[in-house]
Amino acid sequence: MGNTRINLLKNAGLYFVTSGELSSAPTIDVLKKYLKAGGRMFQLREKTMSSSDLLTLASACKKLADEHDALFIVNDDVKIAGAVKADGVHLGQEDMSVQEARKILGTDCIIGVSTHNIEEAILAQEQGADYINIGPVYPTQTKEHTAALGLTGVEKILPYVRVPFTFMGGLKEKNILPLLKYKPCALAMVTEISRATDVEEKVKNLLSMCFNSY
Ligand code: 3NM
Repeated sequence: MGNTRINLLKNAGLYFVTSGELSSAPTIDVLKKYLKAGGRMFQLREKTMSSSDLLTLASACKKLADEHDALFIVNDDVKIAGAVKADGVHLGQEDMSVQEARKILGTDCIIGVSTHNIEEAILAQEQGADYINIGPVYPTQTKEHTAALGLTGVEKILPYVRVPFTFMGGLKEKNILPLLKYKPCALAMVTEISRATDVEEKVKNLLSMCFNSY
């Protein structure tokens, strides 16, 4: 993978994961504010959008990412990630395998995987994931039916992790401090950012917490 991409990944700090349906404003508007406030990594995750609308939005995201030197990851959809030349794709446990995605997107592309336990973390790494997400850390309504790990669960997985990792699930400004000591490459959040009354102020606060504790 290119040095720029890997460096952006390792030093991202914060990772905004979009959701139009859980937003107080259209995704593109929230994203513009996120980038203006200094956010440098984001994932397009729009579960209810048609493929053609998603492609249009992904193209707009790519343009914004380039303008801000930000890392742009597409959730699940390897085809769209390739079509808009995104920096990477994020795969869930139900999606295509890392190897298949790698064949399509090539070695230059970042491939991330959602993991929820030790076995999934080990497998994703063996398959060549560039980063893994560990979660849900705290209870969240954004992803239902997956039990929260809590800090005890997180600590059981971490000894097996040897690639950059992110945390996600119920992360809020008020509960992220205990996670920073584990040195994640970024903290991933949907609703704390998408539903913030003042997105720019929220992102600035989160970034200063993430970076000042590193
Ligand atoms: N994936 P919020 S947790 C989409 O652990 C998602 O794999 C998770 O949303 C995982 O920041 C999660 O609003 C939801 O809690 C994150």
